[in-house]
Amino acid sequence: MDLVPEATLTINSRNYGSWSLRGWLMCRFAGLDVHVEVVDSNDPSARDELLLMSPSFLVPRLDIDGLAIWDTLAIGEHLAERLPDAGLLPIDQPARALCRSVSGEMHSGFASLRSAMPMNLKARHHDFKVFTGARADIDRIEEIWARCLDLSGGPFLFGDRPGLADAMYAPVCTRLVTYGVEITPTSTRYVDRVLALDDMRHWAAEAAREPDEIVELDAEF
Ligand SMILES: N[C@@H](CCC(=O)N[C@@H](CS)C(=O)NCC(=O)O)C(=O)O
Repeated sequence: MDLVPEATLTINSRNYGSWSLRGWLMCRFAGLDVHVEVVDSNDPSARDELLLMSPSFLVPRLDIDGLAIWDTLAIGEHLAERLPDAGLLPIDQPARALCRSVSGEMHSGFASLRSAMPMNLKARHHDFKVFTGARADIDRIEEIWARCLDLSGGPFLFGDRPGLADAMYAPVCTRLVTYGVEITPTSTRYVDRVLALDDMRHWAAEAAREPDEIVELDAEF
């Protein structure tokens, strides 16, 4: 008998959709059996449907228990409330505050990295020149990872299982590999750990099956 999904997550692309990846990982880390619906936001009828449910017209969007929730951090916060035992947020209050801070920093920051190095799981760029602005973002991210791993003892940012902050930074892990960026041994170990997660492997395998529709990506996705 098929498992009945408890919720639906609307995403755009597995290969290019960094926010979609974050939202999906949050569902997986929360232990939510989510059904995934992929919409092409350039398709006018899909666009109309999205606008009805998600006034900001952004994906990912989680439909759960009659609620429509969009914006990745709102999805993560809702899942943490609904499934508190899954450990999306750390239990300890100072760690929880740090987790929210670094997740918020990813949500609203690192514009240079995001625009210069869009997520593209299938691509590998050799000899990619990381410009100064993006390098500064990467340095700050490495600082965040080192601090969180040091305080929590790892292997994930807030301890022994992946949570909200790991989901937020997962697309950075894939970008560092896509663009062959030099990083510290601590960051390399963390990136390898994230990319080795069954959920990440599963997502990447599905992304590899997506048609190459976008040749040159000039906007943050
Ligand atoms: N801050 C938002 C960002 C979401 C976002 O930018 N989504 C993009 C795709 S990844 C989107 O839906 N853009 C509209 C479009 O595809 O036309 C979040 O956290 O969910």
